[in-house]
Amino acid sequence: MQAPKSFRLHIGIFGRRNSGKSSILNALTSQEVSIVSEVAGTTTDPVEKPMELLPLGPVLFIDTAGIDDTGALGEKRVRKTMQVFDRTELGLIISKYDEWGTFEEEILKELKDRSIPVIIVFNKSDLISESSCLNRSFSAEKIPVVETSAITGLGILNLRQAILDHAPDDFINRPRIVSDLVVPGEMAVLVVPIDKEAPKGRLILPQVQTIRDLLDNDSFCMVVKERELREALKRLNTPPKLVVTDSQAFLKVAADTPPEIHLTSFSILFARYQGNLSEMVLGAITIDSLNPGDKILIAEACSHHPIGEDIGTVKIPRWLTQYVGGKLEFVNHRGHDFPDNLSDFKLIIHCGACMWNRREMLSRMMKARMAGVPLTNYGLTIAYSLGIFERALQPFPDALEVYISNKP
Ligand SMILES: Nc1nc2c(ncn2[C@@H]2O[C@H](COP(=O)(O)OP(=O)(O)OP(=O)(O)O)[C@@H](O)[C@H]2O)c(=O)[nH]1
Ligand code: SF4
Ligand SMILES: [Mg+2]
Repeated sequence: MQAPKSFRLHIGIFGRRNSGKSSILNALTSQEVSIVSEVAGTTTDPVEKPMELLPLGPVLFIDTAGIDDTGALGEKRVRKTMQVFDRTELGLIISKYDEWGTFEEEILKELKDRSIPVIIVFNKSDLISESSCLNRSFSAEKIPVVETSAITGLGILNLRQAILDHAPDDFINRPRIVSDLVVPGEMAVLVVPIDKEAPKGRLILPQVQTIRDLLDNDSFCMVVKERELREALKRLNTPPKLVVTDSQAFLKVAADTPPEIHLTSFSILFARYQGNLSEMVLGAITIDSLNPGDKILIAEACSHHPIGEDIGTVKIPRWLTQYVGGKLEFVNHRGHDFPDNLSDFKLIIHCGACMWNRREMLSRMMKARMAGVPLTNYGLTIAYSLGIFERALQPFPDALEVYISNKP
């Protein structure tokens, strides 16, 4: 299932001919989507490239033609590029490091007048030795500046991070936890174990937020403990659209839920809601390449976990050790800071980050990506090591496809 065009963040790429717009786009996508040529003005029509820019999500890059041109062909090109401003939600201005001038200022003004967030990219930095040749400071206006080389790849990850940092809030903050999967009039059954780790007299935040999302959506919602699930399903005269369980009860709930009913966990819903499910699926797949002795980082967003104190310290280490068939080295970490030595780890396993905003979790995923370490989350790890990964991904066709085309 493709995300509709309107759900994609539209990123317009502007700049003079030959500044490297198409090359930057190619470096970002690692695919040859636009023709790169030494002849100025190759790109005449804006080229649209929809893609999944991990960890951010679905974006549409609009690669414009250089518009510093005159003459008949040039005018047509300018007009087409001007139209791109109308659908741009985040603008990149690509300039060769020493070429910034009136032309770029005009694009900047156009974007600012329209209140479109903008990132300035000084490209071809491989051609200069000193770190910066900028003839103008943008810090007073708080405009982000990234130096790149589309040829060496330098700064491309920083550009990704800048795109993530400056994407508009309403794109970053997904409105839905589960209600896109369970439409009005359909039912979700939520399985909430009440064991000694459950907080006294209440439910935990991800459960409450999921219930609220269903109610706001005019969907039905039934909440049961894992022991009552089988009987509850029997009493319904229409099967529910989805069963959502606490990941710790995955095995029992999978056994008690008929295979034709979709099943997932709260934690996997939050991988999608707070992070990026496809990227975390890729992270989980690397569990198969773990070897005894490997170092694993288990990270929790809160400095104090309100429940299940032992999921990260006892249960996940136990399940993973069994899966890998040898001793692994686990490091548990809590709070907002990530350890400095990220690249020492073979895998990062994160909590659902229910207390954070999504941008913070995505930034953390970006840090992991920059360190070259795969990242996944609790629910996905549990599903993977218990052998029910594919089933837990059934409600998410995109993520399932990522799994099927990348599984070992
Ligand atoms: N050294 C160096 N060359 C680069 C870099 N980026 C692009 N180039 C080269 O600059 C030339 C133009 O690159 P393009 O990506 O086609 O530039 P463009 O901005 O898309 O050009 P138009 O589509 O004509 O407006 C090509 O020869 C690229 O190989 C870079 O970072 N460093
Ligand atoms: S933010 Fe993480 S550690 Fe804190 S309650 Fe949510 S899932 Fe647990
Ligand atoms: Mg081009």
